[in-house]
Amino acid sequence: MSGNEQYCKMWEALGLDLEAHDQLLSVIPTIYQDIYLDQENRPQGMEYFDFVVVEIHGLRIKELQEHKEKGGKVVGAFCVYVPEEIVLAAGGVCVGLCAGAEVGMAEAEKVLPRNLCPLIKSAMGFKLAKICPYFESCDMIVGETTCDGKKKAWEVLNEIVPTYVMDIPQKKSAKGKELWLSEVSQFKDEVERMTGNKITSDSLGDAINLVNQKRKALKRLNDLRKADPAPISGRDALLVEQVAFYDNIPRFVEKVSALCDELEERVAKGIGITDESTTRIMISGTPMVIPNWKLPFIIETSGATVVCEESCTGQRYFRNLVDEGGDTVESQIKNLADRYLETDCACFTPNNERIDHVLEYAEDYDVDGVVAYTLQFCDPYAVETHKIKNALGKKDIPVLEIETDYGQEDTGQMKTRVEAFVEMIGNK
Ligand code: BJ8
Repeated sequence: MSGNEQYCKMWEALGLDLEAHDQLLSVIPTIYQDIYLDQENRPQGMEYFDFVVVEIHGLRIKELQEHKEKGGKVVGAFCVYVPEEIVLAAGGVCVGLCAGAEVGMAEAEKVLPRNLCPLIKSAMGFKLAKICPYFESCDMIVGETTCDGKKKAWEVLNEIVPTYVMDIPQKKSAKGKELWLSEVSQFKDEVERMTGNKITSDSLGDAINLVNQKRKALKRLNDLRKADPAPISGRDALLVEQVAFYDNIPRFVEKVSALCDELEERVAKGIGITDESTTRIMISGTPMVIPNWKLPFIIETSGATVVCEESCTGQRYFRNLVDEGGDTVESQIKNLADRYLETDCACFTPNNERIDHVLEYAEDYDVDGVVAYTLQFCDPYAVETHKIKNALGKKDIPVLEIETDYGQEDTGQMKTRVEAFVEMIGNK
């Protein structure tokens, strides 16, 4: 019996459309081979993450079902503003539901406009086409009022499945902070109600510590990418950052730490994924969720290495830790609210911290150029690119703007532009 056959019963019980789901799973091995497995000189520690991808709808989903059988709940979220520590503290598991594939778009476009961000359409399409076992495992779905596309999409999603929406302020003013603190507190009440478990300062303290460990492991991995030559490809680092949204946290921390031990040895010996002369690129902008690996693959097959992701599937997710000093639930909620509000999403105005961070990473990671990446129809990031470009221009750091979707039609054109950009940097 093949691996997928083993899981068929589970997928059926979750109500997946098995035929459509098979189609989704059938495309991954080919692209994964080309993008990931064909890389030379990969760290051995990536084997675990390859295994996670093979088992992406298998083993992890089985673990979630076992957790549910024991009375645990699963919460799905679409944004790094949703505090997963609260879910964990109530005995739940939090999973990311953003989707990065074209499959399901046709279903999504029956209820959403075509001219909408592919991340939103893909997530909705996965639900409507019944192809996402993570979505179907959720006891609670959490949306948020970040961009307009998302906040209006939750109204549509709510017609299909109850969707709890966190109100994210637009400004980090005193009023905005007050609103956000009350939102985090209300979210805690809702999670307690849904799980039937009271959150205590001990359970919340443990959850804060656990998620901090995850962020620290990711930070360690990324610090190692500052070395020249970089010890790991951008594709591989991105994959680890993507898996962070699904995996069992203690296991993830262990595997990332083992990978980092290996990378530390590589750095000490001067071993890189490419040689020292390779152009170092930072990708800055909208998130890239599995299996959206298009841009890093193009960059890394055009003579450059991606050394940093200024994105929610990157620095924005792990940069800040939650203060572990709180000893009452109230003070811990405040610490959580403070930490989460430091996230510099382009949905905020003003969002100057993001410009500062981009400049900081450009220096720390010694980048030769920045690819400003925007998913199509994402106004907040598209508009903010103007400021990013100006700030980098003042430091004489070249920027290439790429706006794309999840399709492959523009791959050739993107490759030509990226190659010209890398060549231009080389001639500087
Ligand atoms: S904190 S970046 S995860 S909102 S790309 S859906 S913004 S139109 S994903 Fe995001 Fe939270 Fe912000 Fe991060 Fe809208 Fe733009 Fe689409 Fe986006």
